[in-house]
Amino acid sequence: MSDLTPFYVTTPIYYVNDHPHVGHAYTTLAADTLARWRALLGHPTYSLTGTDEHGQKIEQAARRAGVTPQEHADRYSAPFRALLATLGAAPDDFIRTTEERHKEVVRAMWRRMEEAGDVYLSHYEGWYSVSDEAYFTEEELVDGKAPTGSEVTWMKEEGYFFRLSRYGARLLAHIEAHPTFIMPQSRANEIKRFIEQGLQDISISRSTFRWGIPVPDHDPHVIYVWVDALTNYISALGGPSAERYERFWPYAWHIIGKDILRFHAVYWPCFLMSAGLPLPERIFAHGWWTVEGEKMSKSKGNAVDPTAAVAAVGADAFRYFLLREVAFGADGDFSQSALLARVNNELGNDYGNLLNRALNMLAKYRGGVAPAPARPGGSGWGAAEGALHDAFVAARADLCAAMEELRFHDALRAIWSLVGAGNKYVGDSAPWVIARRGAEGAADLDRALYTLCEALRVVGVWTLPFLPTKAVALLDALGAPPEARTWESASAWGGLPAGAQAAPAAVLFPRVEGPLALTRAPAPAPVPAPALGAAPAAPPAPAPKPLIEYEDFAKVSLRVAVVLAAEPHPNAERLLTLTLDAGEERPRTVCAGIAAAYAPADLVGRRVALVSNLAPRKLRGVMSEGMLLAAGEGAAARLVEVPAGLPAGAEIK
Ligand code: ME8
Repeated sequence: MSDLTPFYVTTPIYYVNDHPHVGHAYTTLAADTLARWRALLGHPTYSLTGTDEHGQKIEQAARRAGVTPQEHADRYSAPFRALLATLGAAPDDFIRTTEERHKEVVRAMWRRMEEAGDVYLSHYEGWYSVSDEAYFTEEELVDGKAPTGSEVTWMKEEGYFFRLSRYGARLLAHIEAHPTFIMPQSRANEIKRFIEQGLQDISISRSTFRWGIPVPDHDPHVIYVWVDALTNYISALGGPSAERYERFWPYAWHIIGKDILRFHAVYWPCFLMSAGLPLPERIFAHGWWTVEGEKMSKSKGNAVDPTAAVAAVGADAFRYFLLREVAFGADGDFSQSALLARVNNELGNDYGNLLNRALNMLAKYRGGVAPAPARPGGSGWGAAEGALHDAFVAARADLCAAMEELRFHDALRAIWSLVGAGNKYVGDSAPWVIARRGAEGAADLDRALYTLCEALRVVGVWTLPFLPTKAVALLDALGAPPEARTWESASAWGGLPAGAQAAPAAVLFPRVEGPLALTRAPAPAPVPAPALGAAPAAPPAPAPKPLIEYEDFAKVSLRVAVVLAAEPHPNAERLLTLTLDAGEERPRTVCAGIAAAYAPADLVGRRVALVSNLAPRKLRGVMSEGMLLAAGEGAAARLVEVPAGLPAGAEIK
């Protein structure tokens, strides 16, 4: 096990009232990059994202759509989860606040705060904004609206309060003692000023709506959505005293947008102090994206759809642009021209060219086989090699310093300084000139080719967190073995082993021409539930199922099977009875609900995926010994088919 400190990185959990857009993708990709970076360094790493599903605005949105709040949450959470694969982000967990594992920890958190004497019943009056889920004082209103521009109504309710006022001095002292607790520094200053003005107790329950976690023993109050939501950061670890919590808390870095800084940098630490739990290590508030100079808004329909952006330029290029274009912490503008310029110049030309030139020359002069390592000070090591190596040493230091402070754009700039030095080295060393010297220049040519390939390898390793797919493609093309892909190996010069065999590489970043279609088509309103007797609406997106452990999955035995015979089921119109060769002594009989989709004769000879260890079950009088994998319903059902070449009985895993 690594002796480096554990590392835990989180994104906000996103509200299930919107489709994911570039802003959400930004935070998710930044957190994913950080997790990959720390994992590359060797830290035990855990990363989390998810959806925030309770509260009045979700309840209202569900009512408008004519569905239950849970159905609404299921529909809107699924796209956030699906987006992860599209983006190439791979968090360890995706938490939903409607999951029982979360609710349990929220209740425990409430009890801890109550036991600390920090929760009391009182009355509250004020201007309430449903959209912000917050009260505002008369003085805070701007032209009769919340400071965010949302509508407010005068509300009076009995509710539970949290003694935030008790924790101001302690929190201030913590911030002073931990200069990187809130970053960037300007945000820490903003929070300090806010605390210095004096913290007021806050209302932490609501009784005017139902969609939330009931206050323990005090139903009909529900727990304020921010107490609920913030607790996700520990509920996903199993809550205090769980093994994962013990391992990863408090090594947490919360990556958030600046809009929710106060909740994270004031409320959350105070809740934790009250509950007797340690504070996270860092809260980093990044800036705000506009699109072509304008604020993103539903009415304008100008939000950049991350799925469209990935379709246009690829996931790695999209990530690169977001992290390179603006300093993390500053606001930024998403413009097509800037996106195309970065993708075509920095990725296509600079990064792609380094790969192509190195591998083309290696192929031409050495059959794609890496020569023996050329190391600093070795025979023939000259000024050109020295300059490239100096660039490597400087870039490495800059990269590490930048990543420690979440200066992603500087980290990329540092890596690209080595890319630039590598490209320059091609001209300085001019392998094609050395090659003309024939056998006499062989050692010099070896050195030049090795040096170039080594720079390429280091660039490949360093970009693993930023271009997770393309960096692997680069290292594959170079033929770098696993031990030459580690952070350690890329920290010293000479890690590419002699004899590594390069393979011709596809163009990593093909040129992209505009204009690109990056916004989503105007969203159809979520499908309302059909009135009784009405025609059924389109089926809702399936509710995501909770994560399972590998051990659960491993219990399922999936096998290739070949359909030997198929006939209508004697007693059920919907079913076909299939005889399958699953590589066993005798054929199996399986009943499948695909009669509306397939004629029996069409199935004979097909190779299908069989769940082979499902307990046999009698279906309308026929014993069915397993189940076939399929998608879709009724006439639209389609069997999952297995490519030819895999024998009956082969395990699918
Ligand atoms: O606030 N630019 O959820 P949310 C950059 N559920 N980032 C942006 C952005 C933009 N234009 N728009 C959104 C919530 N974001 C709560 C959080 S956490 C315990 C609860 C990103 O769906 C940014 O990370 O409104 C911001 O903080 C987050 O989305 C807000 O997501």
